[in-house]
Amino acid sequence: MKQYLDLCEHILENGTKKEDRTGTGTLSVFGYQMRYDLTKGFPLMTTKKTAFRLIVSELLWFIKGDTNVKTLLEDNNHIWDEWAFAQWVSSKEYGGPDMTDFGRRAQKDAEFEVLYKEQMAIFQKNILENDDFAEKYGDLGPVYGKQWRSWQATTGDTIDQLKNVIEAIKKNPDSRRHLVTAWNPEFVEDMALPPCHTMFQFYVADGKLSCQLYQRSADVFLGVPFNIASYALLTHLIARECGLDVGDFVHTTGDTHLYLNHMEQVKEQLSRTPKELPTLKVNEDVESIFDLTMNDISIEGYDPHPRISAPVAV
Ligand code: UFP
Repeated sequence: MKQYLDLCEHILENGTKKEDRTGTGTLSVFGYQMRYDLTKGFPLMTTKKTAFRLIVSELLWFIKGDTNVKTLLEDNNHIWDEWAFAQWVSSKEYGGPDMTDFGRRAQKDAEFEVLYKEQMAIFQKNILENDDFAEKYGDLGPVYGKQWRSWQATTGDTIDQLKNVIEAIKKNPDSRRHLVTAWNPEFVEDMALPPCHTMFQFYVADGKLSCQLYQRSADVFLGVPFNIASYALLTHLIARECGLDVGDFVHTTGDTHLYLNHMEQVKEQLSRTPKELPTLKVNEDVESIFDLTMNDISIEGYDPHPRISAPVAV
């Protein structure tokens, strides 16, 4: 994962101080590209422990076309909680203490953090136990799952981009049109978080499947390790589905930033020596990508340096 560490150093050396939507402040560069040869191991961070289980659960959630955090909570996956919670606490039905700007306030104010955690726990319980509540407040809007699997067409029909791209790779591997896009301008305003990974393309050469992602906005410390592993996994799963080997994952990023409150953590990570990459294992008995469950996907030989925690900017 030297490339990832090089990116961190590149931003520390060349980044411009830039304000951002969350008010946290970033060091940012525009336009960057990394390339991971997937035949050389699975690109999961070894310089900090990264929760592969969460990556699998989120990717399968996208693949199934799901957009409700309820499914993720059932997997004990909390990576999207803040976005759903933000919708709930800004709704008319919410009657608890004021949660405006909860992300930053919880980091600065210990008393508020207790209140926030209480409200978040109530929210999570309601999502898990009350189907009506989950339907209303657990849904993140037309985010990835919706765009990948049921893009709304002007005819009234929906388009299954993921299924179509898999079919196209099988039938016409040399095509230059193997694209899936999550950036749907008509619905961007309705999404809890407009897609960060906006578009990806597949490419077949020498019996190998490669994938390039264009990510418009990249939180290099917290988001990017997940994004790399997630798209590497997607590439493996689609290659397997299409009877191909894996090639490269090319990660192209737009606003590529380190949040100012992640600096100590980044430096800690940079002081560590990368270890051997793990290997991906997928249950061979399950044929279709659409039938895979969490238990079918695992990694072997993952021996990372310890986890480094950092606040998420909401
Ligand atoms: N972000 C990522 N990767 C993701 C994801 C979010 O890096 O997969 F969902 C980060 C990028 C940015 C923030 O720091 O979340 C999104 O904010 P904005 O919409 O203002 O770019």
